[in-house]
Amino acid sequence: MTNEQTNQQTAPDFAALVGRFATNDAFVSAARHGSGHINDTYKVACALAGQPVHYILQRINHTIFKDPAALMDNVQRVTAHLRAKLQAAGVTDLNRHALAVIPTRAGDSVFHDAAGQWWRMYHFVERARTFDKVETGAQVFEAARAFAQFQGLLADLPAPRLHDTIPNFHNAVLRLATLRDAVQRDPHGRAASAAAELAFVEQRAALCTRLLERQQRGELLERITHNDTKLNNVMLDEQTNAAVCVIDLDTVMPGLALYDFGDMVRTATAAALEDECDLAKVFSRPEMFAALARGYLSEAQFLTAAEREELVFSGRLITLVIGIRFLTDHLLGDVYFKIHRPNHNLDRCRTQFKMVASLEAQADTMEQIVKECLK
Ligand code: ADP
Ligand code: GN1
Ligand code: MG
Repeated sequence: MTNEQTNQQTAPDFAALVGRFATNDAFVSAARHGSGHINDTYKVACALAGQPVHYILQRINHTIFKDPAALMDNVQRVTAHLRAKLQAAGVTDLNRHALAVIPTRAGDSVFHDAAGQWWRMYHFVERARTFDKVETGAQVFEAARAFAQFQGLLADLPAPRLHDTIPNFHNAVLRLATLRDAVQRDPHGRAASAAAELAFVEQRAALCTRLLERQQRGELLERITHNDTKLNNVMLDEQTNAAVCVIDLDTVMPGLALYDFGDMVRTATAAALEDECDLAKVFSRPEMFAALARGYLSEAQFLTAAEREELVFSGRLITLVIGIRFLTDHLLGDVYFKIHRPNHNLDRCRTQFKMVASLEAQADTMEQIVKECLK
């Protein structure tokens, strides 16, 4: 079944579902929410003594996240740690600044229904919004600062190691191998029409080993990272644009800080949406990169010299890798990312590769910007 088909499944019984969670309010309505590619997300409206209360209800994509219980164990530990640290720092209104899991009536963090689906509920972060495309440098600065702060706050998360919710998530060498395998098998006969994109990847195949080799040599440290720092995974205050809350914690696990920075370069500096068909509109904006670097480096004092050296490269690498993943999914018949039109993943792949070309052309300028920020 493709993700286009899963989108059309009949709606669940939301009143019964929400009733499984330990809240005191009355269910009013539920509607699809957001533009994430992975989970099924709903905004739930309830009422308590006539006052509206909102939640985010999500069906965890358990085809992708094979062990939802382990994933929620990570989320519980991470959210509790963030909350405790924010509280100690004097932050009020904690439900707005760290995701808070609503337990089920049985006391679990996730509800496993009779049909085998996994559901979880969070407090809704009110008076804040996410952006699929950035509008101002101030928004970029705030988003980058928030993800750096997130990494910093998790640096002292007590053992044990977090679960790898998707093993080898950002392993560029394995992502490339998976693409090559998909080309070999070509189950939907789509490889020929993606010849230009495949050539683009092969010309850059050598880039895939660079960070992995530096990590193996002990030059790049494993940290607790978010691993999905696209712009719409951070909520900004709808009035002031101040960062409010980092969301989408499914991939928080051990990783490289550089992958988080790289994915911000990919999404927060892009002049167009991730699936823009007019490639003339797709390029990286240096002024947004400057805001990103300033925002990130204002908080990420923990970075080592080796990490700083690779900041600019990480943007090119992650953008290439995510393009590779969209292309692989296109070849395999759209089984991973939700699609909303034919060839959607191919369109997304093309924007990524256009962004890679733009980042390549601007590499020297970007290095100069990082140097200025580090002075
Ligand atoms: P996916 O993994 O599918 O991307 P996300 O967890 O990112 O799912 O949720 C999708 C969208 O729903 C987000 O981009 C955001 O707009 C919205 N969202 C998620 N969690 C919350 C929350 N707790 N409060 C308000 N909005 C949220
Ligand atoms: C997915 O879940 P969402 O939409 O925030 C994906 C990311 C990709 C991104 C591309 C678990 O992110 O890795 O970079 O789409 N998440 C997962 O837009 O695969
Ligand atoms: Mg998301």
